[in-house]
Amino acid sequence: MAKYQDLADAILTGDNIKSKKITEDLVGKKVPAAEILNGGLIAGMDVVGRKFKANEMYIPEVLIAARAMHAAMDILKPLLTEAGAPTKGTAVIGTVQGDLHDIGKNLVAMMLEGAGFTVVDIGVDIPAEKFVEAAKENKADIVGLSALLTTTMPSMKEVIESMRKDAATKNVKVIIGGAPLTQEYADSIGADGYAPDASSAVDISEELLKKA
Ligand code: B1M
Repeated sequence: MAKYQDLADAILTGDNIKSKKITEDLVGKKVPAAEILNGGLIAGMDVVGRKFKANEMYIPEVLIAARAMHAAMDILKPLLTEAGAPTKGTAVIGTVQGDLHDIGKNLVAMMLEGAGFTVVDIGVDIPAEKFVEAAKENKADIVGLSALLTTTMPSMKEVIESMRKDAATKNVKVIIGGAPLTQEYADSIGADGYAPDASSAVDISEELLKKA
C-alpha cells in the first residue's frame, strides 16, 4: 500500500496523477480521509510552504503543487464532509472591491486549505457587504482580504469597519495581504494580522485562532 510519505512527495513534486492515484488507493484500503489529509496532503503542503518562504520553491512550482493537492482533495472532500472531519477553522477569502488580481489570493487560499483550514474563496472585486455576508453565512473564523492596487487598499478599511459594526462578525479575525501592504497599514486600519506571503498567512491565521 502506498505510504503517506509517497503522497506528500507527490504534492511536493506537483505530480497530480500520482497524488490522485495514491489517494484513491488509500481510500480503497479504507484509510480514513482525515488521516490521508493530515498524513499526506498537509504534510506535503507544509514542506511546500516552508520551501516557498525560504525561496527554495517559486510561484509556478507552488501552483503545480496546488494542482496535485486539489486532485487529491477532490476525492477526499466528500468523504471529509460525510465524516464531519474537524478543520482548523473556516477562512473566507477574497480580493477587495475594484481589484481583479487573484494569483496571490489563490495561493493564500491554497496554502490555508493545505494547512487544514476550510476555505471559502469568494473571488475578486468583492464589496464590503459581501465579505460580511459570506463571513456570517459560513461562520468564518478568519476573513482574508487581498489587494494589489494602492487605489483599492482603502476598500480593506471599509470591509473591516463593516465587519466591526455587525454583531455577528465584529469578533471575526481579519488578515490582509498583497504587494503594496505593510504591517503599519494593517495596524492603521485595525486588521488583526498582516501576511507578506502565502505561508505567513497560514502562520498568522493559526496564531490568531490560538489566541481567540
Ligand atoms: Co496588475 N498591477 N493591473 N494586472 N499586475 C500590478 C499590481 C502593478 C504593481 C504593475 C505595475 O504597474 N508595476 C500595478 C499596481 C500599481 C499600484 O497600484 N501601485 C498594476 C496595475 C496598475 C494594473 C491595472 C490598473 C493596469 C491597467 O489596466 N492599466 C489593472 C487593474 C485591474 C484591476 O484590478 N481593476 C491591472 C490588471 C492586471 C491583470 C488583469 C493583467 C493581471 C492580473 C491577473 C490575475 O491576477 N488574475 C495583472 C498582473 C498579473 C499584475 C502583476 C504583474 C503581478 C501580480 C501578481 O499576480 N503577482 C503586478 C506587478 C507585480 O507585482 N510585479 C501588477 C504574483 C502574486 C503571487 O503575488 O499578488 O503580491 P501577490 O501575492 C503575494 C503576496 O502579496 C501575498 O501572498 C502572495 C504570495 O506570496 N498576498 C497575501 C497576496 N494576497 C494576500 C492576502 C493575504 C495574505 C497574503 O491574506 C488574506
